[in-house]
Amino acid sequence: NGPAASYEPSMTTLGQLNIEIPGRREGDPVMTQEEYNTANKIYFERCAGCHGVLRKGATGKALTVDITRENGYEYVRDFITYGSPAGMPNWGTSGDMSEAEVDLMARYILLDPATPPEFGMAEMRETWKLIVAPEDRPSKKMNDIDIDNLFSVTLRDSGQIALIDGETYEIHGIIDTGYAVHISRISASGRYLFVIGRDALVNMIDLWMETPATVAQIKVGAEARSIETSKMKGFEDKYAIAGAYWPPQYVIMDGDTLEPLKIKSTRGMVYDTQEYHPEPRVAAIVASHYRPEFIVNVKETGKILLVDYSDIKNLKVTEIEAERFLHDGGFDSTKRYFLTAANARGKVAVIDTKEGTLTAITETGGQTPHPGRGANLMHPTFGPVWATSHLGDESIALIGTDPEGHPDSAWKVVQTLYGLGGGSLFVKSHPKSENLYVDAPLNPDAEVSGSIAVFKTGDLTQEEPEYTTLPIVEWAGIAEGQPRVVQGEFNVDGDEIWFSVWNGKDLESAIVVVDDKTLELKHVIKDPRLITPTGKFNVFNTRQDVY
Ligand code: DHE
Repeated sequence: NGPAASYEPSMTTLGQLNIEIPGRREGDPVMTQEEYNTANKIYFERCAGCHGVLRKGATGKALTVDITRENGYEYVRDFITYGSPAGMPNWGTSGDMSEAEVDLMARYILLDPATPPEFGMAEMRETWKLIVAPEDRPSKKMNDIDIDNLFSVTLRDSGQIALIDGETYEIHGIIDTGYAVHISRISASGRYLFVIGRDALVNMIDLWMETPATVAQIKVGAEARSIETSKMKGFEDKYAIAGAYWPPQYVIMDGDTLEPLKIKSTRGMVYDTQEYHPEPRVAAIVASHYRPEFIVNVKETGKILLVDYSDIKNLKVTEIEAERFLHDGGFDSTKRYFLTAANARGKVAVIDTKEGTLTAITETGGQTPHPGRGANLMHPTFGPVWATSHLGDESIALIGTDPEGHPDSAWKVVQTLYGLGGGSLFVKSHPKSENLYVDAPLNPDAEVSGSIAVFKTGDLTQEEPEYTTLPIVEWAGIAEGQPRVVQGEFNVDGDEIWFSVWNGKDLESAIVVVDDKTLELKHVIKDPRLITPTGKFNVFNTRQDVY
């Protein structure tokens, strides 16, 4: 019952599954199986992220047939074509979908949703590949790479990551990973890099090998976004955990081999209404620094699970009632408190990871908070604060995180800043930096989506602090397309910050390096292999939760 000898993971993304049309009802639009397969592919690749596989709604509205049929074909078609200011993309007028595709999707959405198959232990074991067994791996580091200052860079549309040197900007290697690869996380020792694709394929890469390469692989479902490893003293590199969107579940794996050990479904009741939800997806997962626990955000039920990995045979899970719809988040500067966005409710939930309790739920005052990991700053008036920007507007909320030193402002929005515009995804700072960097990659205006706003902490005493605009796309010297500037990440010394210039798949992209002290351009990394770079994960900062 060991790992499968051969498996072709790229064959089974949700969009590629051949699911039969569910039972017809009178008045259903006519659709051939071929059209239905195409529509499923489009839906799972473009729509399910916001609306859910079963269309129960989360960041996007519910699209169950009681609603879509009430609205009717023409309404749905126009909505898909033109989008809405609330965040629905204008798939038709943007040219992302042809008129025929919009018509197909409008008809498809009037049909009952498809239910993809489950993915349990048997399926996982079938996909599990131990490429290099632990005993066959090097016993010491075999390369001269400065691992702490290595960046794992997501190459989204080529399904790869690039390993880039933080000192020399040299690309040490490009490694094949999952479909539309999403994030990287690092084991507690810093040796193993874990990467997860949207197709739920996990790659475990050994950074000690002469040429870092994948040593184990597994698929944990059909659709996933999150991966993390055990960080607690005594459990370093022992376990990995991956969270899936479909099926809604998480799996704890052996940290050396990715052997799946325990799968837990997240299906169950919504925290407040206590109604059953068939698809509560696993969003961000972080590893506690205070207890042997993974902190698992369950989006649709609004629950934060503290999964105790000290005895996984007798698994203890603490279920904290928080808020819907949990998405992403990170620690405060002490790493004791975990702040996570309940984005569709405009709130941030705060968990005390030392006590294992809910500390606060804070309204951010903006529309759809999207912090990434957030950013920790030393505010001249309010002491330590944590920042989040918003998808739906240009505001940035600073939340007090110092209940001992600044009890009056703890877990409250102490200041609101105004950045370049809506469509922001990530903010970033560093303990050694006095800057807060804010992106706006999803803003429709090319000048805005191609720039970064920088606030100086020293200016936060002003009522409405002004920001400096960094013209990152201009610095990259890329004229073609509408590249979006996304997700800043610091190097290990905290003296420079990298931004991705994320262009179309067939166009030139780049990574722009900015000097944190002078805010001047330091370097542009360009290479034909850098296809659609998005997330960047510095080994040290990711491992130690420095942001
Ligand atoms: Fe992400 C983090 C989900 C689209 C880049 N993204 C996360 C996390 C979740 C998530 C749950 C937190 C993981 C964790 O911490 O364990 N992302 C989703 C989606 O559901 C969504 C909205 C739509 C989808 O269909 O996937 C989505 N994400 C995107 C993108 O389009 C981005 C901008 C580009 C890309 O590469 O796909 C993108 N997401 C990122 C990045 C992080 C991330 C770079 C990690 C940020 C960090 O600093 O740790």
